[in-house]
Amino acid sequence: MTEERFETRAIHVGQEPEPITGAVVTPIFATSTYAQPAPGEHTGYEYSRTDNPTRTALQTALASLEGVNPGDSGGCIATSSGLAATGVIGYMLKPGDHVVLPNDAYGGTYRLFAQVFTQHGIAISAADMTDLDSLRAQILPETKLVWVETPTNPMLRIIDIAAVTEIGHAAGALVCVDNTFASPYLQQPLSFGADIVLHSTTKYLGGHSDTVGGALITGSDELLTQFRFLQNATGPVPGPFDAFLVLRGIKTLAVRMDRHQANAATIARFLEDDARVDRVIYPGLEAHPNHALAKRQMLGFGGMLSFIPKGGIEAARRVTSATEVFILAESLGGVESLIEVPALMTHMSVDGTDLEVPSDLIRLSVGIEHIDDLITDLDRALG
Ligand code: P1T
Repeated sequence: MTEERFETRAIHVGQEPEPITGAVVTPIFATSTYAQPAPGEHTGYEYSRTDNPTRTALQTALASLEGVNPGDSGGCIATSSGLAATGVIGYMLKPGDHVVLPNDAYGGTYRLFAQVFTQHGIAISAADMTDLDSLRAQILPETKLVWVETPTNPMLRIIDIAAVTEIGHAAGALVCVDNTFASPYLQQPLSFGADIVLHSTTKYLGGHSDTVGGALITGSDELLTQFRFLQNATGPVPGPFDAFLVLRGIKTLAVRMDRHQANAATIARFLEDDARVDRVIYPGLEAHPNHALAKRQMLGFGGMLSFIPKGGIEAARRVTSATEVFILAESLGGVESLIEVPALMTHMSVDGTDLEVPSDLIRLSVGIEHIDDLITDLDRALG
């Protein structure tokens, strides 16, 4: 099955029919513990913080989507949220270590590094990673980790994973790529040399805004062993029902992403031609400064789009309160379209930092509804 294409692996890898009953769908193993025939003798499962069969199925499937198939070195841990996955990486760092972050990233990621990890002796700095010299300038002898997010949240900058990895590795640092916005359907960072891929599975992988989860994937057995040890030692595991929901979500990832990005591209062109809009940011537009890189690095441009309406923050407040199909809410990657003002919602914690976002920026997570209804809704809300 590992030779098959992405869409087939998403439905089958790690998800073979259950051996006892033949159930075609991976069961939700709602159990905390497992009977042992003799002390210390078990079938591979002893306690559900350590391992659970529904979680194992999800981990096997997610690893495969990032190019790590059964039998390959490395693998995946599924975690209780995207930030829990970031937390596991944090546990790998030691006092005195330094981390370089992009100067645009999910606000919660920055908050975890800047307000929690720094309390434990970790130093951080931010670089505009679309400019490799800006990244080089931030590298120190103590740099142990280069954190990449691409496309970035919410400015949708595209970072060259291969180039950043080369710089990080030359400095002896690990490179972790948050692949949440692209999803593995559109971008596979390990294939560009990155050491670790992080996902908030809350988003496109789950796909239905009904669960919170995360994952780390690596091609290295050594890193996987560390992840598994740290997860078991510290406890951020998803329950089996959440693992089931993500597993169900990824079966339809490819078809959903095709529609997400077709709708986003149409909306981008609509907004680009609209006099009520100042600026549209979508990697699929030729005018996007990193368009050529996005074309090279990604299989498509994704379903996220940001724009600045004319009229400043007041216009941003008015438009986001006026849509009816687009729901005003945080998060992204679900089948339903969402709209938000990052400066007032998802990115409040970056206010006054190197990661500050324009106060009048509107972010859209374009869903899979009928495109005509989405355009009508935005047209009406722009007033
Ligand atoms: O919410 P959680 O599952 O913990 O994932 C955190 C996270 C990590 N990485 C990226 C790129 C993200 O966008 C997120 C979460 N983001 C939102 C909730 C949001 O609305 O942007």
